[in-house]
Amino acid sequence: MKQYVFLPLIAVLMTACGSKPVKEMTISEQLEQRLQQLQTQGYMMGHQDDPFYGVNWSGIEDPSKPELGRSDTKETCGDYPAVMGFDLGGIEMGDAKNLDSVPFTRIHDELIAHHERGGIVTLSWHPRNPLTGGTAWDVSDSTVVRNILPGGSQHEKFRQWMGRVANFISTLSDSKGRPVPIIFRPWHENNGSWFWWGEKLCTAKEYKQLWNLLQDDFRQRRFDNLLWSYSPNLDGQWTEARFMQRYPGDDRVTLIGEDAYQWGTEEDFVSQVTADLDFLSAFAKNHGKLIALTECGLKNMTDSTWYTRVLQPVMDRYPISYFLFWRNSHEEFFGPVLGQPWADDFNKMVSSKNVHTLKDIIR
Ligand code: BMA
Repeated sequence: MKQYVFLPLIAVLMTACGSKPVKEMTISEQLEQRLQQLQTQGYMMGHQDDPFYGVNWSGIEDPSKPELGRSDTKETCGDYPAVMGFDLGGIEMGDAKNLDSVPFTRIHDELIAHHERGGIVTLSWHPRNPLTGGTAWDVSDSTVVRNILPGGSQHEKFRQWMGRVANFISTLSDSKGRPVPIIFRPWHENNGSWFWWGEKLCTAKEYKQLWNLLQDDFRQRRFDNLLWSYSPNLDGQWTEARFMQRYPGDDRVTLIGEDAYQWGTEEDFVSQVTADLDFLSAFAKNHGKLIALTECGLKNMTDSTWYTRVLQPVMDRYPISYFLFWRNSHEEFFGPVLGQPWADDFNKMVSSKNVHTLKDIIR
């Protein structure tokens, strides 16, 4: 009863004093604010699939040995990454495990656990090809996006897929029942043409319609914990006009990232990522957005000083929020591994004042 009298009274008083009652921030707005604050002190280190497996261990092969608490990052530097990335590929099919054999129950638990220890979490999604039944990398048909859009032959199926993703996201709440804030990063690397939503596989208009279809569906479901991240791939030649072609829009994106791997020479990588971060940091400043290296790395760490010699000097020059090394599996690895030649270099990098692991962001 007290509440009913009290709250309108405050509202009346505030209005009388000329100020409106402050609207409570959504969970994603709170995450945005936290990222903005953290960014003023440096940038965060992230790792994909960090708690599930490493180069020399697996916590997902034998369900009786989940290897809880393990992390190549923690074993190398004594701390968890500040950011952990997880992938939803396969959830759209109703699968129990994702495309890298990680049970969704583990993704659920580890994502919440990382949030509860104060970390930041990000979700990507490599959905299968709804038209051909192939993987996300099946680019044999260039009408997939068109067929997903309203009126297309795969539209109803895709609605069901979105529903399955949404159902999973709706289970991601902390112990107090509050939805976990998540950097959500769909339809990535879209300036390349290796995913069915890539540049040569759909028009710019179709790409934006695809983005909106998913985002509008999730907005209708009233998720307020998703911070939307747009992350094309390393490009080296962005212009405002070309970038804008597929950019979903300021009202639809909070963080602009890019996936930046060194596949060729060090010189090419540094010049491309520098050009891109010049562009992205200026764009982000003008549009009020955060920036990040949403995926990055040197496959199989063929250079043991790459972190501090190649990557870190570039990142130090830009106001990035975080960088995320892709996964450490026995097939491919990008992050630190205890005892391996690049472990010392990793420790040197994360001991820099401006490079943050988990303990640095929860102090
Ligand atoms: C790719 C590779 C694949 C993996 C996929 C999703 O970059 O690592 O092996 O299945 O990401 O994690």
